[in-house]
Amino acid sequence: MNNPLPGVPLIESPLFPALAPALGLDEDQARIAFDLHHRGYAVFDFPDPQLDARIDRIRQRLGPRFAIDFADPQSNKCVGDTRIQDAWREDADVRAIAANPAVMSLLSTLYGRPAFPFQTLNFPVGTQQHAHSDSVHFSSLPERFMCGVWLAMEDVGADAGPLFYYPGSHRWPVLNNAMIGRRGHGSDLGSAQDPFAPAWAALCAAHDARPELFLARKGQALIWCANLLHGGSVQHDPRLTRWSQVTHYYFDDCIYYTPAFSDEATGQLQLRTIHAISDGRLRPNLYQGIEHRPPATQAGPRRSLRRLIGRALGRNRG
Ligand SMILES: O=C(O)CCC(=O)C(=O)O
Ligand SMILES: [Fe+2]
Repeated sequence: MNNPLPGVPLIESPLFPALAPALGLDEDQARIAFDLHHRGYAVFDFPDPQLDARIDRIRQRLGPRFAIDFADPQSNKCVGDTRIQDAWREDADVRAIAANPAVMSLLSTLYGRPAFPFQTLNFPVGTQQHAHSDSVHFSSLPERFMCGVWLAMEDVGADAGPLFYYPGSHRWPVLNNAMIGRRGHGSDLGSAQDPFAPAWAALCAAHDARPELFLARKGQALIWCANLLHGGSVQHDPRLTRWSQVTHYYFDDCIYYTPAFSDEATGQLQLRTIHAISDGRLRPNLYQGIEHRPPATQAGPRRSLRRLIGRALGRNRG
């Protein structure tokens, strides 16, 4: 079947059941694909024979960067800043997990466009984050070409603040500023998620949605779809660690931007400058294969300067 909706990720497409047979998925890949399609998340064993050694090295190298006394089993581990963003820049193991070839290849097949990792987050404890969808932080045009892969770097019990998510919430509307009645471009926010929280809570109530916990085994990973509502549950025992790595992925041939600070209707997008972790190369903002540049308001001064120079040189252009 020819896909008449190439601007919708395959696993998010209403046509997915008809398109799936042509993808040549093995049994486990098919399970992952159908879980993503129906539930918005999928659990799998992270495909890296060196994973345990990588996890040991990452914990050793990143540990001293936190204000946590890891040596004392009774110490409070939930102190200070408990996340490191983009450790892949200096840590080859964080980078290897983010750029795992089997994960990139599977995501590329399931979305119908080449996938690439663009951001990593490493946590030694639970994040205790409220329910949110990552799509207010980083989204794409066309939408939904983004996903997260959460990797358990140790066993996670119920008291360690496990990841939680609302199955099926990926099918709810992708919230943007227009929908919640605010202007985003040029706005100032402590947290990009805050203005959206009441709407997410109302959607959960309207759907009578119940969160599920991911009580992960070390080495298990969970893919979440761009719009799946998720967060970190309360860490009941602050003496525990909960080492994890989150890698966020985008897909080729999209515009990459931050919806919380954008107004799509007026074309005012806070564009992102995205480099792929896998090859370090810039992924320009593309729309239907053509580079998207910020519109005239931002290009204005440069253009008028060009016009002035043109006039001074006696050229009568633009
Ligand atoms: O690990 C968690 O508790 C949630 C992390 C998260 O929401 C994210 O990285 O997008
Ligand atoms: Fe998140």
